[in-house]
Amino acid sequence: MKRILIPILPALLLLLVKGGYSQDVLIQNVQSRHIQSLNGKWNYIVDPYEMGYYDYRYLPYDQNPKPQDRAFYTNTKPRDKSERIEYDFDKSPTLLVPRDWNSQKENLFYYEGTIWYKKSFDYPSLKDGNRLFVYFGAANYRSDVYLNGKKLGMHKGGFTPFNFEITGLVKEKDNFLIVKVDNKRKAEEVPTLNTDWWNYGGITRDVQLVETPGNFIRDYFLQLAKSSNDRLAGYVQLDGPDIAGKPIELNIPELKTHLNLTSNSKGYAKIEVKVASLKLWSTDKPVLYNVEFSSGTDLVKDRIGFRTLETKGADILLNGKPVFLRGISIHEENAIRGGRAYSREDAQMLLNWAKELGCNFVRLAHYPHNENIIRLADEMGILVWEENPVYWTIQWTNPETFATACNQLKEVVSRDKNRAAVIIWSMANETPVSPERNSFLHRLVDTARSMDGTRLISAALEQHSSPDNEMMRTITDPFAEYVDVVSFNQYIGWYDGLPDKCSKIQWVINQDKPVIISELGADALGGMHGDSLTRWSEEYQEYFYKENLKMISKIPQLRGTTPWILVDFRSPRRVLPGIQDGWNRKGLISETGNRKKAFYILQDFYKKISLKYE
Ligand code: GCB
Repeated sequence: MKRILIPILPALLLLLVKGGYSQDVLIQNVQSRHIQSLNGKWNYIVDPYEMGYYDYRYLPYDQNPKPQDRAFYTNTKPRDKSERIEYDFDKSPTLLVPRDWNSQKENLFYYEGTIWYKKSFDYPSLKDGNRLFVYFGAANYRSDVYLNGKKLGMHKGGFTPFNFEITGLVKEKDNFLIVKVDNKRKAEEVPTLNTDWWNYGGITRDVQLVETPGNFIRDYFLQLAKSSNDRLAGYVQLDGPDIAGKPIELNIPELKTHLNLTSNSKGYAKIEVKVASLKLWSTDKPVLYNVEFSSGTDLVKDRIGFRTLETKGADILLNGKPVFLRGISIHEENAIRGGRAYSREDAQMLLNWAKELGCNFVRLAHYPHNENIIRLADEMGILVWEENPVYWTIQWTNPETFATACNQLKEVVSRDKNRAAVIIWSMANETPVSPERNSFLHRLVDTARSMDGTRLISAALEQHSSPDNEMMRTITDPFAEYVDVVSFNQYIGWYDGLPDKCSKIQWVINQDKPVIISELGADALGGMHGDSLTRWSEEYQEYFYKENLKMISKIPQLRGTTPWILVDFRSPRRVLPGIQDGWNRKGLISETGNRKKAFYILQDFYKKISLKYE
């Protein structure tokens, strides 16, 4: 008999701490654990009326203590001729996991609602005393997860991982894992109703079973201490019934670093260690060290880079040297195949294009992207901006909305805090200034800083004209005082006049902080040609880039830019026939992979900048 090893009281406390979110604390670095993949074909049932979830009085079956055969998560089969069961997963078609549903089935292209997924599996080999978890890389947006008819919990947020312990529930044979995934947009959610991207639904990232010892290393954090280039700092967190006063070892063989720690009564151990001859991670030489954490029978291996990062006036200093962030914004989409990007190959394609453009930086907009692209950026030496999906106008005064936004932020920080490539946590994009919004964002910043004091905080803000001079542009948003890097989006020459307007604009930015222009861009249909004032032509976009790059170069504090955007991406807001056809056309690369003329303008600009910053 396998027992649930998490004692009930701590589990309940955990529930309270997480404000009603029932998923367990995230497991760090799942890839290096003992895993069994649940990727592949899953049976699915489309359920727009959610009749597998609610009874005819619209009460959720999973809140009714009596057995509910009609609830889809019970996976019930008729036991005799008198029984009428109106669903059957095993006769239902299949979808691939990981992948969104919209790009897999023509009739699900525009679907927003509930789809039930089912995967059957055996797990004959769970060692006595070991624990088992099910880990989801992401599912958009709300997931209700059930194993063998029992609810494991619910998770909200389409772009961050979550896991549940299944130690006491899993059987050796014939387990069925059922997930109700609902991607309906809602005013109170994060993101909210209105976005300029496709609301891809489904289990979009890997699903894995993760086996650990009874007491195991749940989490760890290891980076250079702030402003130090030879002192590593962080922590290890154990989990299990017997985690107090336990020995923990940290090994970095190439640095000849071997540290013996002891956990405190909560299973936590602080790390602080001086290292000699550290090779710093940089964009030219992205050195990653083999790092091993062990405790009892658990051993977790990672590859971690170490670099310093700070700002000084308007400069961003990477390993003490000023850097210019030659960036590009990216959506998590593989336009060529269609659908959400999820794999290492997808990440490779996107980052190769960014490299070809001359980038040392990417803005992963407008939500946390999959772990593959973060890990690949770490290997390729590409700096990363990660973003919380607080976009446009969400419900600033709704405590549930804040809890959801904050939870997503915590999950991405938790997942990626060991990646040297990640340098900026971005709180939000183009949010309207108000006292409620300011307080909402301040609380997010405080959360991010309390979890990770080593990275820079920013948000894509908006710029405004000065009241008496339309051509004078400033950043008046009070949130600019709260961030480390002042970033803002601007579309002078596209939404705001024609490209020649750029030469008339005067930037008056009063903050003595680094400035990143987090968006600039114009639409061009790949292959459409005209003169430089023909809207939607490659020539217009080319002209726009020339004028914009000249204009932003005059901003004294400019230390980076992430133009909008690397590749055309799908957006239901973009309906112009023959031009947009459901695509935002601001890509420098078309949806078929062709570089547009403006690609080469930005490439040239970055070549010149990199010479200046050598
Ligand atoms: C913006 C938004 C971005 C849009 C872009 C556009 O300011 O931040 O999500 O896609 O403009 O193309 O209008």
